[in-house]
Parts: sequence; structure tokens; C-alpha cells
Amino acid sequence: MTGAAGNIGYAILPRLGCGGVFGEDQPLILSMLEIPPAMPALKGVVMELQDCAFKAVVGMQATSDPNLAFKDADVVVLVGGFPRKKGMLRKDLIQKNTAIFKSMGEALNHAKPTCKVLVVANPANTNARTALQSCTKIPAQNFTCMTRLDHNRAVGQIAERLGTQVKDVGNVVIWGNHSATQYPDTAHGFVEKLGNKESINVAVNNEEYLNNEFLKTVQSRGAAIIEARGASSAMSAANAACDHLRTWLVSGTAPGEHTSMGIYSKGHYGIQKGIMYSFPVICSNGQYRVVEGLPVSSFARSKMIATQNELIQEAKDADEILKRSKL
Ligand code: NAX
Repeated sequence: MTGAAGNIGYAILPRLGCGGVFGEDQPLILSMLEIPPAMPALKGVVMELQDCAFKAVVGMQATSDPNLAFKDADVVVLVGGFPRKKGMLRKDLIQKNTAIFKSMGEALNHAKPTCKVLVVANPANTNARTALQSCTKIPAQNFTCMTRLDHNRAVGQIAERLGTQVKDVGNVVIWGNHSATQYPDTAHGFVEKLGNKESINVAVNNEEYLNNEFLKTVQSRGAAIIEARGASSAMSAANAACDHLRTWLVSGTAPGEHTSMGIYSKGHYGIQKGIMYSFPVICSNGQYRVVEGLPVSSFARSKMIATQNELIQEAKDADEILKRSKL
């Protein structure tokens, strides 16, 4: 894990250690990467992990050398990156992170060729694309980026609106970018009542809410949490990262259900190939596949294209940065 001494890292590590992702019986070697100035803080995190005495943790290493951190890794979670500071545009964020994620991609050549990668650091989709382009040993389909937090937020909003439990809400979809252009889509979702599945849109029965307030609430939830808490949503982000890994690599999706993951686009739903785009996916045996054939309304199509276009622009910006600086 990179960014291991940061807020999200601090919240993910105990979940990993106690078996909350790979199970209590799966021995884990935790390899943690930080930048040199954060190494003292990481030392403190390692001390705390020791003090947790997690039975599943059979080894730990803390380093600022990515080649060493990723050596023979089975799973890599890229949480560390340059943070968005006040007044920074998304383009500036891409500028800063493109160099970092190119070096992450190159260092990933030291991981196992079967390694599975989750990118959390923002701009997550474009960082994941930069990393996979710079890594020659791991196939593109093993790189994913996190939209599970957005997915979970959408489920939470629908459950609250309907006065039901989150466990009874399923098959929402996050399309596209982990940004304000993402499209949280309920058209294929269900809510379970007394053993029967009803469409979310029928149960909510308010298109105006679903196409406006609901979208905006999910899209801007991160900012609303910063406003309320004075700090970013590290707990729910860490939880979503654990959900993403567990669903993808351990449990799979439940029968008849799908989740949302940012993956390398192969052109499903007419989305441009080669960008990292969030699709509905079914997971089983450590693999994912896109749910095909969902009907797409003209409203949904326009939202899916808008978020695709933002990703195409981000990809162009990242490519331009790499070309200009001959990185
Ligand atoms: P923090 O600033 O608390 O932690 C980031 C850590 O990364 C720091 O300890 C820093 O030293 C380290 N770091 C920076 N550059 C590094 C590098 N090159 N190699 C290794 N470590 C490096 O941020 P935190 O709240 O933990 O958030 C981490 C990232 O997650 C941010 O980019 C944030 O924007 C992103 N998020 C993504 C979400 C998603 O749904 N995909 C949601 C939550 C979060 O906003």
C-alpha cells in the first residue's frame, strides 16, 4: 500500500490486518510505501500495527523505495499521491500526479505479473491509466480504480429516501469518472421488500428527484463531508477500498447482483476504449466482467458521454504532460 501513513491508509490497514478483506486465515505480508518526509509517521503506524497483534499479519515492511515496496506483490493499493490544495484545478492535480503514477507504473514491474492493482488516489481514473501505460508486465485488466465509495453513497441515499435498509438495495451503477461528472444510475437497481424485488425508480416514483437532487448529492458528497467534518472522508473511502478488494478478489458479487468498478474500457456501451471508466461489473473467482445489455435511456446516455468526455480530456492532458516533460 502506498500513502500508508495518510488518513485513508491509516483506516485501511487495521481492516486488512484483522482479516476484514482477505479473511482471518489468509496470512498477509503488509508492505507500506511512503515518501521520505512521511517515514517517521509510517514508523509510528508500523508500531501500532505491531501493537494490534493481528494474527493474519505474518510480515511487515515500511519503505520509501517503490521497487522494494512492490517486489513480488500480489495486490497493490495506490492511495498515495499529490493532494488537491486550495485553488488547484483538476488539470494542476493531473500535472502533479502524472509523474508520480508513471513511476508507480514502472515500479509495478517488480510486482508479480498476476498482481491486482487498485488506484484510490485522485484523479483516480487517470492515475490508473498512467500507471498501466507505464507498466509493461501487468495486463491492463488487472488495473482498477475506485468508484465503490460513490456506489456505496448512492445505495445509502436510496435506502434513506425509501426508509429501508442498505442490505435491501442493490444494482445501482456508477458510470464514468470518480469526479463531479460521474453518473449514479438507479435505472437497473432494485429494492427488496418482503422477499420481492421492486425497481428503485418505481419505488422512489420521483424522476425529478432521481435526475437532480440524488445525482448532485452523490456527486458532491465528498465536499459535503469536508464541509461538515473539516476533513475528508477517510473512513468511508477506506471502507470502500476494502469492499472493492473483497468483492473483486475474495467474495465475488452476490448472485443476480453487480457492483461498480473503474476498469480499462474495452468499448462496452460505446465508451471509448483505453480510458479507465466505471462500469457495472460482476465479480467471481478474482475476475470481473462488465454487465452487458442494460437498457440506456437518452438521459443516461448524455450523462455517460459527458463523464466519458471528461476522461478523454484528462487522458489527453496526462499524455501531453508525459510528452512535454519527456517523462
Ligand atoms: P493524505 O494526504 O492523508 O495521505 C496521502 C499520503 O500519501 C500521505 O501520507 C503522503 O505522504 C503519501 N504520498 C504522497 N505521495 C506519495 C508517493 N509518491 N508515494 C507514496 N506515498 C505518497 O490523503 P488521504 O485522505 O489518505 O487520501 C489519499 C488519496 O485518496 C487522495 O488522492 C484523495 O484525493 C483520494 N481519495 C479518493 C477517493 C476515491 O473514491 N477514489 C475518495 C477519498 C479520497 O478523496
